[in-house]
Amino acid sequence: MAFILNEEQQEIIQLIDDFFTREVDPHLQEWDATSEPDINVIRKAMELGFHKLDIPEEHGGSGLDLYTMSAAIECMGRHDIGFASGFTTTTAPWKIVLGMGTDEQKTWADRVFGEENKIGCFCLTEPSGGSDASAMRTTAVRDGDDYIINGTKCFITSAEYGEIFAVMAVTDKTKGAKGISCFMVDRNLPGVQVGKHEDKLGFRTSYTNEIAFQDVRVNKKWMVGPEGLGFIIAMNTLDGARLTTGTMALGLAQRALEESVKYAKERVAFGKPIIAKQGIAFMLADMEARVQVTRSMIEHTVQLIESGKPFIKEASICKMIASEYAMQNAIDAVQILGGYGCCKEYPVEKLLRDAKVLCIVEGTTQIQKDVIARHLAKEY
Ligand code: COS
Repeated sequence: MAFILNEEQQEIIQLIDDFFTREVDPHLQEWDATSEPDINVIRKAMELGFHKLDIPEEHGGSGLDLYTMSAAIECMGRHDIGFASGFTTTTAPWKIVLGMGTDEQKTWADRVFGEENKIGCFCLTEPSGGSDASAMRTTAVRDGDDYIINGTKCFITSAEYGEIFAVMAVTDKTKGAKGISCFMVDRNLPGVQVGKHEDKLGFRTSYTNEIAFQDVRVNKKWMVGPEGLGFIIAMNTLDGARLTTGTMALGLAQRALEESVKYAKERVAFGKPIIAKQGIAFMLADMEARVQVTRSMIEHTVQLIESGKPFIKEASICKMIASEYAMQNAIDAVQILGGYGCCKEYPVEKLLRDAKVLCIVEGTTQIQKDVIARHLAKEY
């Protein structure tokens, strides 16, 4: 079972699939080994508009509905999670402005992100803590018409070549989560320093960097939303990102399944293809069930969003089950491929490394459980 798509939707997915097959897949081994994806391929995909598929048409995007978008993200995740995350995160600042910005900010965002294809980054996490996001230490202190930003953000996707950073910073230390605000910060401002990119376990086909802000002066017109709304803005961003990450994880789980079935049908042991062995067949059945359960949960969450219903708990469930099931499918794929599963010539050992990272990014599995449990406490 895949997403059920009409002809027009299928054509969109086919376009994405063709691009990844042609421009991304042949380079994956190299990018994974060096941890240096080619920025030119990322730019090429942005020229085709892949980063703005779900941006409304009146703001210069393709205006894809969330259902088609989910199929598109699954397709990208099936090819490569790391490269896909380069697109799915790059419009976070744009979406923040479209959600909470002034008309002037929206016109600016449509131009820089939509026409000039500038790469945006979402800057929340800090070295002193990722899960406890409201305990951040980066500050933005008012000075006349400006704010002076000081602090360090880390694990920032695409910061290597990022051009506009959506930075969450504390504007009032006495107010906790309500004392955090959101700023659009240009990379070229004096005091912005992007550090070296991390040499990671998985997601090696995306860049992840630290960014230091030292006395960075930002005019108040670059604050998005009222002062103190930054944490809610960040959480709203994560709500959407958790569904997206879950959908990319679905793509990975599907890929692990496909590679396993293909191998199990070809590989002969004890006189039969190993798919005929119950030990392998049952693993494959479990893998398929994980994929289908995840896709159904994503479809349900999409329906909630499209009908304007609350979806925070469901987005966390999507992220939690999709990443954990992707991890289990990747473990099973390595087991089924055996010795070959451990070799870099075959794709599944990379899936395993990528899947582990999926269980951590955009809120760990434990954070998702925390979010789900907090909702349960209110619901019953
Ligand atoms: N969506 C919208 N608003 C949210 C929200 C969400 N998912 N979660 C919390 N909020 C709101 C709350 O409703 C509260 O506002 P009100 O007081 O007006 O109701 C405010 O934000 C503060 O919430 P809370 O007190 O629950 O904040 P906590 O500091 O306890 O933290 C968690 C809540 C754990 C959910 C948050 O810190 C979190 O998500 N951490 C993980 C961060 C993460 O995923 N990082 C990944 C890297 S980013 S790429």
